[in-house]
Amino acid sequence: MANPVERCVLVTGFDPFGGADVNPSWQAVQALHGQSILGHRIVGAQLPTVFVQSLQVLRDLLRRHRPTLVIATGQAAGRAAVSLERIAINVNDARIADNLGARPIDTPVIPGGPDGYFTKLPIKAMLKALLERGINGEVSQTAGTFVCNQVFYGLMHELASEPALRDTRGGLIHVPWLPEQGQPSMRLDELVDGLKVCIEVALTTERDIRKEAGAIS
Ligand code: PCA
Repeated sequence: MANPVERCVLVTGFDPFGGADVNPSWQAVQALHGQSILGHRIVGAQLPTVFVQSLQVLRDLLRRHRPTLVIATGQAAGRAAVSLERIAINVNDARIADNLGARPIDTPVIPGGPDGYFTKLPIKAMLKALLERGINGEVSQTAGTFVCNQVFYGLMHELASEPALRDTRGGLIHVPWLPEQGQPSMRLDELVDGLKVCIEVALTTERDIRKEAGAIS
């Protein structure tokens, strides 16, 4: 059990999937692991791109570290920006097989769970900060129906139902390819900076700016 006095931020990335040999989410998480941001130790961890095991590994990490903030990250091919996911939905519908060959179609992430969970991250404040730093950012209205959405939904379900995690904030950020994977892409250093900005904002913003005048979309 981690010392609860030591505050930490859990940041997860996925292993490569779909025949690729790199996953930018994991590259970025490795770069962040061990850093300290606003008095919080960053714990970086890898989740397998596997439907069943990814949630088991995530639950173990939550129990072990009791983070104050959790940012799950994953690769989203075709996106050009740090993509702040708004909502997780209670469905798995895999277009391709996961890394153990599973391809669930139209199954719930959590049987009997709510249809969706909104992120607990202040995504509009994060977007504003990213754009002010000149880093390409966007709010995304769908995290898909593959392993990332499943982990996002499972994370939000844990945060909603586990009393020890009541004050923990969390959500999912999708990231573009690295330049060597093709286009659109984002450089690793820019991606790492972007995630740092997101962590800083999440640690310092109590209420998101989404309902205030001048909110950007
Ligand atoms: N992206 C996939 C799963 C693992 C990853 O990095 C997704 O968007 O579901």
